[in-house]
Amino acid sequence: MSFFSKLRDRLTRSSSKIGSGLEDIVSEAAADEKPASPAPAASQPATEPEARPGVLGRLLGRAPAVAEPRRELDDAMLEELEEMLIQADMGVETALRVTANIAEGRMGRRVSATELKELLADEIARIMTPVAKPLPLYPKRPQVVLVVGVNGSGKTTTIGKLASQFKAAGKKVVIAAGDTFRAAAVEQLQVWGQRAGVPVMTAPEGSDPASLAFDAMTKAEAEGADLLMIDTAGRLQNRQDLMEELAKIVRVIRKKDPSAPHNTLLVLDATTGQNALSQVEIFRKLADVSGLVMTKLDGTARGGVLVALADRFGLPIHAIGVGEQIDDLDAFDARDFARALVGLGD
Ligand SMILES: Nc1nc2c(ncn2[C@@H]2O[C@H](COP(=O)(O)OP(=O)(O)O)[C@@H](O)[C@H]2O)c(=O)[nH]1
Ligand SMILES: [Mg+2]
Repeated sequence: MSFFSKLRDRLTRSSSKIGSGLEDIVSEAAADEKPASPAPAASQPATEPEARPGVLGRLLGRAPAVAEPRRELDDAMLEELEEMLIQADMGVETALRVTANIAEGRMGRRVSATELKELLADEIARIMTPVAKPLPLYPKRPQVVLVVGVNGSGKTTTIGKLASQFKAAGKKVVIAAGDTFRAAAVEQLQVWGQRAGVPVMTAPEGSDPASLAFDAMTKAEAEGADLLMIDTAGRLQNRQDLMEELAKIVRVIRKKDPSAPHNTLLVLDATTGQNALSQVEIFRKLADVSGLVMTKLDGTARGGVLVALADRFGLPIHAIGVGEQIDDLDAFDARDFARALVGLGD
């Protein structure tokens, strides 16, 4: 199955929310616009012929094609559209601007839900195209990728998936299990590492992640690895500790390579909706975030938040996750995402 089909199938909650939202907006009002009911049947000749399908249609036994309902684009409709996009987690500012762009030059025109979906997908793709950038690969060896984000956002899983994919693409990868606070995180990475054939550097629970990062850097250099991916803890409840921990990791790896880390990925969980926006603000203060990965777009009605993120921060979106398996993570494609989000096909 292509990643697009998977994305479309699994984004069903978001897309059905936006897609059916648009259909409702158009069809409810279209129903209201129908002419008032005709005079009572009693006053009409009983022999009044019914509208008949065309001769060819009757021969083929086909029902006459039902045209898609249309509704005149007016202020009331735009307000409903805005409201629906805000409900879909797109954020107020983004929803207002997208709606204004759709309205421009189209006021008073009668539009169908399919036309609206196409217009909306185009607007979303326009916002997201500039940020759709795969993780940049540099000739620098090892390229150090620091992975940050709150607990449960999907850091460890994302590292496992990325490491497997890079390894499959012929890259030499080393993983540092830098979330030394959770033994489970270390085991989880070891499983991914074994599956992919990627070495995982670990340290005892509770030990200093910075010294682990230093050792991992040494190993990655010695082995001529292309990539070193460093997992971290995400204990936001103690922000000062986390900031110091991340700063220390950066400090020690810079002793080996002053240009490291080359990427700092912030992993965000789509199911947190608008909260993802404040996570970006917080983590930009804690670390030099260079790009985003959004996980758990499967089965959430909050996929619209990715549009708000792109619009607000303009940070590159490297990849999106739609499940727990290796191939459930792929580079972010703006057009595919936009079409899947509004419930349109490829
Ligand atoms: N459905 C789904 N689950 C995911 C995805 N990414 C991660 N998870 C799950 O989310 C949970 C937390 O992930 P984990 O990588 O441990 O998060 P961490 O605390 O940031 O390291 C795990 O159960 C993962 O299997 C995704 O794209 N879709
Ligand atoms: Mg983890």
